[in-house]
Amino acid sequence: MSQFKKDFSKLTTTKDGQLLLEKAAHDQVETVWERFEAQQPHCGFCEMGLSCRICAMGPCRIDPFGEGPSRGACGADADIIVARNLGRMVAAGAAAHSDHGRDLVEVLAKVAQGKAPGYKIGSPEKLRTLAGVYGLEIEGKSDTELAADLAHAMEEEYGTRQERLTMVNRAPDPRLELWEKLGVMPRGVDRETSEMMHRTHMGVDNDWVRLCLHGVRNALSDGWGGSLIATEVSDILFGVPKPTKSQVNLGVLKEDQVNIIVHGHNPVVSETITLAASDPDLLALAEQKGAKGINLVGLCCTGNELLMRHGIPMAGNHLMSELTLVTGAVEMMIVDYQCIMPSLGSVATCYHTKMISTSDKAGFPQMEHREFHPEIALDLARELVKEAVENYELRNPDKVYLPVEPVEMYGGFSVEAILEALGGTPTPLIEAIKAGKIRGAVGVVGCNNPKIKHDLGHVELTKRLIENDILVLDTGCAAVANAKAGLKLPEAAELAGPGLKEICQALGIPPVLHVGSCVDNSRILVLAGALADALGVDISALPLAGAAPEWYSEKAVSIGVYFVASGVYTVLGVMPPITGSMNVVGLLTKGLDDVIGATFDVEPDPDKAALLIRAHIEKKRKELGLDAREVK
Ligand code: BF8
Ligand code: SF4
Repeated sequence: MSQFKKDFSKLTTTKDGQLLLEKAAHDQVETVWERFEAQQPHCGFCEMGLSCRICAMGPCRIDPFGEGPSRGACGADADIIVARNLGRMVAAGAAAHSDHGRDLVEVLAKVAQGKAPGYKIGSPEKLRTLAGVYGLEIEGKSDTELAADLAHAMEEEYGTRQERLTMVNRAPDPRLELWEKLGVMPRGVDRETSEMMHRTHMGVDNDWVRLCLHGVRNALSDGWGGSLIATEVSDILFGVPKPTKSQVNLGVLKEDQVNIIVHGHNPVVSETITLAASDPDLLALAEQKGAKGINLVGLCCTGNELLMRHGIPMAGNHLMSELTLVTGAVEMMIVDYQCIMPSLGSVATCYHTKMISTSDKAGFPQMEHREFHPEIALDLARELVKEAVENYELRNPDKVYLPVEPVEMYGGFSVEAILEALGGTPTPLIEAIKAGKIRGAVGVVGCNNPKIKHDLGHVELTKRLIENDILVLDTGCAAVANAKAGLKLPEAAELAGPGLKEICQALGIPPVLHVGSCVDNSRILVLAGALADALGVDISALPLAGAAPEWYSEKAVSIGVYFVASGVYTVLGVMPPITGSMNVVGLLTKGLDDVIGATFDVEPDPDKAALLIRAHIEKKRKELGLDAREVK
């Protein structure tokens, strides 16, 4: 393997990223950036969405310049091929979030049956709130009885029996009426994904507009269905997040402690690891082995789940995952599923790190598979933590490199916590928006992608927004990027415009609120719905926007589509593979406005993206009869 030599400051804005990339080159560890470069140039047909390998008459591709074929072997043209490919991205993203939600519902059901000893009902209040949403009989029922009924009702949401999801009723009435009128009301969570796979089979739906509209329905089954269920059941089992202090970046790893990283998305595994990591016997064992403690840290969205609820520190976001291992200071990495690079096992072979996979649906090369089930989770968690502690002796101090200090941050801003900070109702936020102190709010969400300098898109866009008195709510890898940049401290209010600064200082909150993991984008939908209801308007009338400056994943496509379908204008920093059909591009960037009251834009430059978002917010303010600033 050749040494990957680069000016690493061109790849990542982060100090820990740059320094660890140098170490990776020295240790001859291949990273995502090196492999990304080896893939250049990307296939132009694939980039434009013009290649199709749906059936065995293909693969087929369409010549965008009109000189080669204009149809695949079956007769599909560019519009059909692009719309089908996009539809399948939505389906994969919706399936990932929703299946994660189903796994949590299964744990809830097992808790009710007394078959999940490591778990309990962490928030009886939220259990009762959700039972109310489902119209369940609450009076006289114990928590476990209610958990059984709720798990059953939620399992039904995945089926095909219903005309509409129950959870969707939390959206404002005008939105529900619009979805009904357009025929995009989501029915069973699984049904919409399954129907998308059916429609995109050769010879089924060859109307690109209808395919795109089914993409809307499929994405809504995620945002107001599977993802919302994942968020709410996580809160029921593990507690509703409250503002919590924590730390972020590779500096959270400790030279003199046993470091365990949990990585992935579903908190089912990592919550029991959290319990085991504070087991007195295991702490005593760590001391015997010469360590000062057991240091549990998170990565990506599993990390966000633990950070939101327990203040567990966060090692980094998506592009940092390999580099966490390059520190040479990790005794064990435990993964569940999603966004876990298949390269991690091979990176770990350069160090002493033990790699453990835990989900029956997610296996990885060079990892040891130790399957978690709720019945045995706590025992297995203890075994794994013990093995990690024992592995501390094998750490080679010469290979350890922890060159940065962690950054302080606050997380834990669930909708409940935001409303509590406001005194219990959305009214103060609405008043601040009406008075123009806060111009509007933006959800900055999504991944890292080596196509964009690491963290630059998130941090620069967020800074431009808060400078202009726009409150930022963030999730996923975007939230980690902003935390590393120091934007999640009350002191960061100094970077905000005068109005937002005043509000943040009065409430003692940062101008950038960490709302959670990627399934927690559903919290942003719920908050947007609450604001719309309080004002008596639809979500599309509010001065809100979404942004995914560095997205890479199919889940992000589903998120973008359900944001727009819920009435939230959304700017992407990376172009999706749709430019092979100007019809599809036109529908997503313009046409949807008439249909659904929101559109997409694509703008990789964060300064320009901020201008687009500010112009949108000021336009919405004007339409609401509020003061509007000119955006230049
Ligand atoms: O669900 S933001 S890279 S870790 S997909 Fe993945 Fe993207 Fe990160 Fe979380 Ni979300
Ligand atoms: Fe080619 Fe049509 Fe088959 Fe796609 S579905 S691979 S365009 S023949």
